[in-house]
Amino acid sequence: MSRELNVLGACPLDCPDTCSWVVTVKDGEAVRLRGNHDQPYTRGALCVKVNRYLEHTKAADRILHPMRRVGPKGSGRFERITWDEALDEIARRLTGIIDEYGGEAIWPYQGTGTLGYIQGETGQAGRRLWNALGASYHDLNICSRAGNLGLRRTNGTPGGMDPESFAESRLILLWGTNTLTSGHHLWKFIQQARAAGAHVVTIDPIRTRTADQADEHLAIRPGTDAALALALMHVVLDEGAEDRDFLENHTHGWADFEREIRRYPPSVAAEITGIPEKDIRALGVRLAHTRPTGIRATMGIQRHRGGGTAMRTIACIPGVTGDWRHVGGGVSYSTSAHVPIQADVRPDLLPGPVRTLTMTRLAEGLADAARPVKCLWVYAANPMGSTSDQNRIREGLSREDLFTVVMEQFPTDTVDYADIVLPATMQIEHFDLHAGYGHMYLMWNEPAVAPPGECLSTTETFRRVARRLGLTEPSLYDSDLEIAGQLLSGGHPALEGITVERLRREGWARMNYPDPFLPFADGFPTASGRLEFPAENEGYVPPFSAVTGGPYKLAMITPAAHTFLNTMFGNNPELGRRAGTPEILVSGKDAAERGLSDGQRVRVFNGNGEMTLHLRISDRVAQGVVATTKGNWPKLSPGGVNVNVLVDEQDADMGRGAVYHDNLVEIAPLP
Ligand SMILES: Nc1nc2c(c(=O)[nH]1)N[C@H]1C(S)=C(S)[C@@H](COP(=O)(O)OP(=O)(O)OC[C@H]3O[C@@H](n4cnc5c(=O)[nH]c(N)nc54)[C@H](O)[C@@H]3O)O[C@H]1N2
Ligand SMILES: Nc1nc2c(c(=O)[nH]1)N[C@H]1C(S)=C(S)[C@@H](COP(=O)(O)OP(=O)(O)OC[C@H]3O[C@@H](n4cnc5c(=O)[nH]c(N)nc54)[C@H](O)[C@@H]3O)O[C@H]1N2
Ligand code: SF4
Ligand SMILES: [Mo]
Repeated sequence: MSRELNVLGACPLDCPDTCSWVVTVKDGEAVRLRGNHDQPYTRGALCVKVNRYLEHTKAADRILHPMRRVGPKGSGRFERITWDEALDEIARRLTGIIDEYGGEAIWPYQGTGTLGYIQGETGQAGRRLWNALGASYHDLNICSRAGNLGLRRTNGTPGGMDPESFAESRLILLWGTNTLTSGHHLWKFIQQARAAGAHVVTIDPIRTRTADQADEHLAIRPGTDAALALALMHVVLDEGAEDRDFLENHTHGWADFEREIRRYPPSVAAEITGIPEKDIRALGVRLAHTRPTGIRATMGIQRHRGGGTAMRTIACIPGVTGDWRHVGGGVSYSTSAHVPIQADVRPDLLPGPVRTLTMTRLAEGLADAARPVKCLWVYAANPMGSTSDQNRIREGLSREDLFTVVMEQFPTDTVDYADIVLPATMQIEHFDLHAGYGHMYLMWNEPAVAPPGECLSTTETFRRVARRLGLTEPSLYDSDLEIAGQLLSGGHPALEGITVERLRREGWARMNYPDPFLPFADGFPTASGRLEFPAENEGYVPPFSAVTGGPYKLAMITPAAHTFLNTMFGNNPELGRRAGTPEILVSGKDAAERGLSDGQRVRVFNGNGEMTLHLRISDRVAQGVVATTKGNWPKLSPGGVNVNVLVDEQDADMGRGAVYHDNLVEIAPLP
């Protein structure tokens, strides 16, 4: 009888939960995937997407062999070649480009397809090779940068509450976060809090599925959250409920910030946010008198012109209420700053200083004629589906003089523009080390099965490229387990006792932080050692949708789709079926003003481009706001584009963050 084997792994996707999973292997084949019951955050459940991960690894459209382009760029016509042929061509082209233009002409465009420390972006997989070649730096700012920087300004770190401590909160604000879609494991802790009497409020321009489950929903006008935060603090002051002792002993800049708060009474914030004054006041009173208040504010909030400031100002609330004193109080954005793992990418290998190219500015970078990009090397990314200003990206990727290599699992729209395609392993086929950005655990991923076809992991691909280029630097050839050992060897007390051996045996480990965890019990990691308030006039930056004139009147937001993970699973037939026809939600008034009816196919457009969507008249959005989702594959959508054809390549106020939820559009009937 053949034996069944259970292999512990972790979900690699860009999701806060980083689930622990168990793969059952029989006769060398993965036959079952389930959530690990023993892991305290996952507790046995995965999600609607990853329940299909095994099926996805065996999908008919999986890329299994290296390929070379034979048709025009964008046609997706390839011939199968051997790894030897692929590596020869890569070595020849890279050497030519470096000789003529220097290493800086290479753009290693790494995305968030996997968050692994060994294979993925958190460990900057491949960067040692890029340093040895003098390639440009890639600034992976697409997802959370503006919010990270905003929080850093206030708290000195984006790290905050342990999400498990929401179980202790008595007022929970789910602010610009769609918990039940974008990281549903937190819900268990919210339920626990509710059972103990907690009140749950969602603050979101859309009445999401999370809002449906909450006690209260405030339909905020997109990009105006900082004004609401200031008004809530105004009410706290009106109630005399500020924590004087905390303000005096743990914060910096209060006198100035108090003046800023006074500029935003609920009546003013009501004008800006579209939320009735009485609702703002009622929530402010609740906030004033409920300890602990836990605020879960994630990435949705900061995909706006003033996104960094929004997080900075929201983070001031527990400074005024003193909530950081309490387990279950404070703000939770991402826990990644609590993970003291620093990959050694060997900057000393760089031949000299190199420029930085910005992920959110791909179209601009590819159009730069003065310092041209000659090789775009895409891995774990799908810029044709996920990055702003799709039409201009398509133009850039069509450049005949651009040598494009794409390491992929599936034939994405980006793959269609590749000169060389390299087949990539999926998570059950390679080693990796992970941390969650929504919990306090490290996770190990042991390969469960051999890679199908000729798929190679990211690390193995780069080892082979280095060898073909004749590079002799030994660290370019470190094995995955050696890399894992290096990652864990930083000597930080939070990692003490967490070794590769232990992780391989146990699958996961909680980092050594006190449990329960008070992140700022020993002060704030700012210059002053205190929580630092913004100065007067620096508490709120209005969105593009409020400051841009012109013919487009509807503020469009484009958050996470329930059945896709960014563009991943966009090609899965069942998840595609469940997602249904891409829709745009429009209020009844806006539809009527434009003579549009429910279910109709419409043209959605602005200065960047246009697309076709089904119109859904819905009271889930307020007048002036329209909503669709990210994640559809352009080539599987009407007109061959997705919503990023409408998203402008503009910067948020901090870190050049993307502004996916801050674009104006118009809608018209299809001719
Ligand atoms: N199912 C699924 N899960 C995912 C993803 C996915 O694609 N699908 N993506 C993953 C990734 S990469 C990330 S970064 C996270 C992102 O997950 P979230 O942090 O939840 O971010 P978004 O989905 O962009 O937006 C969350 C909510 O913010 C709302 N929102 C938009 N603008 C504003 C605003 O101005 N103010 C307020 N208050 N709310 C606003 C949106 O309507 C949405 O309901 O989720 C991860 N999880
Ligand atoms: N309109 C709109 N657009 C958005 C957003 C939004 O809110 N609205 N959100 C943005 C956010 S938060 C993010 S994080 C970005 C994500 O943008 P990207 O980083 O481009 O992520 P994906 O589109 O999911 O593409 C990841 C690709 O990596 C591949 N992949 C997965 N694992 C591996 C691996 O191990 N090796 C290799 N070689 N490939 C792998 C997958 O098959 C997939 O095609 O999208 C952004 N785009
Ligand atoms: S996408 Fe998120 S919820 Fe789903 S399995 Fe992965 S980590 Fe868990
Ligand atoms: Mo993201």
